[in-house]
Amino acid sequence: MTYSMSPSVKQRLSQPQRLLIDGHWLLASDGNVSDVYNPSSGEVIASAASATAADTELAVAAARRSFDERTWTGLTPAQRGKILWRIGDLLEQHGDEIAELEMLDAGKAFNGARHGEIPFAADCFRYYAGWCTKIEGSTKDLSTVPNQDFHIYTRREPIGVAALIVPWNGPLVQAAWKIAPALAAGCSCVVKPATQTPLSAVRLGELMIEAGVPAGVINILLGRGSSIGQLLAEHSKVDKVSFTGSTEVGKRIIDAAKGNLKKVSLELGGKSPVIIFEDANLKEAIAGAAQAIFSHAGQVCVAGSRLYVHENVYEQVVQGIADLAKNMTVGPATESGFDMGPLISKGHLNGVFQMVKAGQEEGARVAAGGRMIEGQGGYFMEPTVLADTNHAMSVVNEEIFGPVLVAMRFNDIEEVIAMANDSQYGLAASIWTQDISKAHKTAAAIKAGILWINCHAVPDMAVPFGGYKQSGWGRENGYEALLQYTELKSVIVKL
Ligand code: TAP
Repeated sequence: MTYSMSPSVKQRLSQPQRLLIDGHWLLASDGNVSDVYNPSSGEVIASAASATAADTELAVAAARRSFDERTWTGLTPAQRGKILWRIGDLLEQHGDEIAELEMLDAGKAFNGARHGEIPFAADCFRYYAGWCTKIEGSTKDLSTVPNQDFHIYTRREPIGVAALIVPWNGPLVQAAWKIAPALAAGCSCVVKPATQTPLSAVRLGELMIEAGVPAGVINILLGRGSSIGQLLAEHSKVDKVSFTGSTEVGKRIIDAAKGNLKKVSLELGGKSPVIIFEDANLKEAIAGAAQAIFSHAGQVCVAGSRLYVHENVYEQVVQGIADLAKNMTVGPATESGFDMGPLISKGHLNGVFQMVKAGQEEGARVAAGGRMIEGQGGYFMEPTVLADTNHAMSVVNEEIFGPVLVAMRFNDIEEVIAMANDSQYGLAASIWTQDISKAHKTAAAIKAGILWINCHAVPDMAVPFGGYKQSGWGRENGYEALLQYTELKSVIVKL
């Protein structure tokens, strides 16, 4: 069915997307805007204000003032919890519109966004709404002092002003994963969405204000990461930066944060292994492995992009995934019925294609796909399976962030553990077997922040998520994420 824009979205996109600073929706102070593209068609669909350094100063000052004046922390935890819960309700209420926005600039299928991203983001706010009233310290005893006449306790306090830098591949959910725990902890926030995908963040900002988040507590800066993102990471009045994106930019954030030693959490790249043992339910494993790499065209940080299959079932599994890949339909996210949508930009599509070419030159065999799909206007790549790869190849070592699977064979558990761990990354992995001991032994030995057994990429707000090695610092989701927006204070009282 051909897509026709809803009147509310048409109206919204007829104006430049604005910055939210201290409760006001503003154009950039120099009037600059950048184009927003629909990756399904390659067309410009909107423009967005491109914040300047002066705008960044205003946003940080607003967040700082609101924090120092206790605009948000002066509310009771129960009041803050109700506001967060209301944001979740409003997200559901406006789910059709936000799913349409997510489809338009991020290339998400409407149904996937409406029934996946929207409830997931809403649940994130509801999950952290519950934590607002449960942030507590503890009491202690001095460990070496006899005849104690002391009262000792710890307090969890909000860290202060948090800069939240979000990538393009999950614009709404990644923003929610940062904003909800930061607000629950009592922080004031400056959010910087990716330049390519500002639409859902602006709508979320409106809903947060409608739900009752006070002016200054939530600020949204649209614009280039290399300028305003960098300024936020450097800023002496920002206490914490939480970043999701590439490992390369993550390292720049660490450098930038050095000035005031602000706290840093990083969710970075991945090259996650999918390990299929001989005794796995192969039908499920084949479907699961295909889903793990081709979902959102592989533009998922936990995409299962390295496949390791026991040599006795290697040909069968690779053939099975290749057959699924060949049967997948690829087309605009704005039309229903396609199995896979576009890559985010022409530049990214070219990059993915060049990686595949390099893999072939290095000796990989193309079992499925391998080509760009031209003639539709948007940025499409065939679901691709590269077989007979090895760890000397760039396609095995580097994150491609596209629908490209590299397949390798193994003989035994020790070998596959060594291969899976032979990566600079350590974000996620999945293990497919019916042998419970083998599953847990392998899970314990893999250096990754999240392991799935007989499934892949099952997310949940309660489950901490993040990377070992160069996949990041810290965790998102769960109580653990909340703690990263707090400082811990110990108080020792001589009675
Ligand atoms: P990046 O280029 O790293 O951009 C991420 C965000 O950082 C964007 O908002 C970007 O702004 C901003 N940024 C760019 N340069 C910056 C700088 N010098 N200082 C501060 N901010 C800066 O990544 P991407 O291409 O958007 O996303 C793809 C990568 O993110 C992949 O490697 C993927 O694995 C990773 N990722 C990881 C996860 C998790 S949870 N681990 C989740 C999603 C994505 P602009 O848009 O203006 O450039």
